[in-house]
Amino acid sequence: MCISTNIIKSKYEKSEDIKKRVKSLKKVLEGKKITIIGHDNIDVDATLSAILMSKVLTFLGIENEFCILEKVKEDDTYDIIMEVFNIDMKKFEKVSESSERYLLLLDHYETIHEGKVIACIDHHPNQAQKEYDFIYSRNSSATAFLIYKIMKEVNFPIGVEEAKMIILAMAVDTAAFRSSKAIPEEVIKAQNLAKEFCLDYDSLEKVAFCLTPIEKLTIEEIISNGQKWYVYNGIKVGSAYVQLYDLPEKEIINNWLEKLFEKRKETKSGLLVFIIFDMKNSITYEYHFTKENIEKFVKKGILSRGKDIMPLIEKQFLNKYL
Ligand SMILES: [Mn+2]
Repeated sequence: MCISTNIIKSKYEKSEDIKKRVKSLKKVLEGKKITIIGHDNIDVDATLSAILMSKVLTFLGIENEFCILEKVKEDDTYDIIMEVFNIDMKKFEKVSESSERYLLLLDHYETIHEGKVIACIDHHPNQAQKEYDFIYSRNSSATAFLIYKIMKEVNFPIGVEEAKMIILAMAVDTAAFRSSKAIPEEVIKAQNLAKEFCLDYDSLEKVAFCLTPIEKLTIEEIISNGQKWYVYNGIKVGSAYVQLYDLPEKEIINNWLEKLFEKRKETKSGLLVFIIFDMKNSITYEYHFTKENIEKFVKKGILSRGKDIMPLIEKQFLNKYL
């Protein structure tokens, strides 16, 4: 295990590179007041990366602020940051523009906001030729992991809170380390970090699943969770889904299915799709309600509604009536 880890590591990044990188980062930022921003419609990785980066810059004696330049929504990201860290993201909200500020972009590489971009740290490498003074961009599980590398290099005293932020950002950005974005050697680092700080890795992983809180929802809310409507070939189609850690009892599911059967009629749709993602076992269950029947499909892996499931159904609708 150790040997293979080292091989992968050397392929991605030599420790000398990170040393050079940190030197150049300091050179670019020193003496300026830095405004750290994540991308618009900010997510968990961008938020936690910004909080971590702000700590690093403060540690290095560089004046900085983390700003969210849009109105903060009370969405999944907001709930996770509040629940796990008791941090209210609204305190970073600053909806204003200024061409006078120096921007450090995190988790994205270009911005529509005013200011001079002087640095960028991102894990979505691309072909866009950017002329920023400092760029640290490579394939990685999360931007927070790149910040972690910087923290190690500058000898930042990482504590429980920071460790938790790094792990959670990585977990959320990689569907709890299950997506192809999760780089194996980084996952091992995350696990080791959890061990080092006695963190409950499983519960952090669970948070990253963004589970549907069915115990708090009414049956109507459950069967309409994430509801979307489409028109395929002139026919009304609806879809909803729940993301669960394991399947509930058969009886509970049957109650949902009965309600969904009624709902298809009430909403006058040609097809109603209900998806259960079983995150624990990595299985996707699809139920299709039509006038004629209810069909169940069991598929291996966690499929994407927008990329896998609905496009296939749309295709079938087009073929059917050609
Ligand atoms: Mn990210």
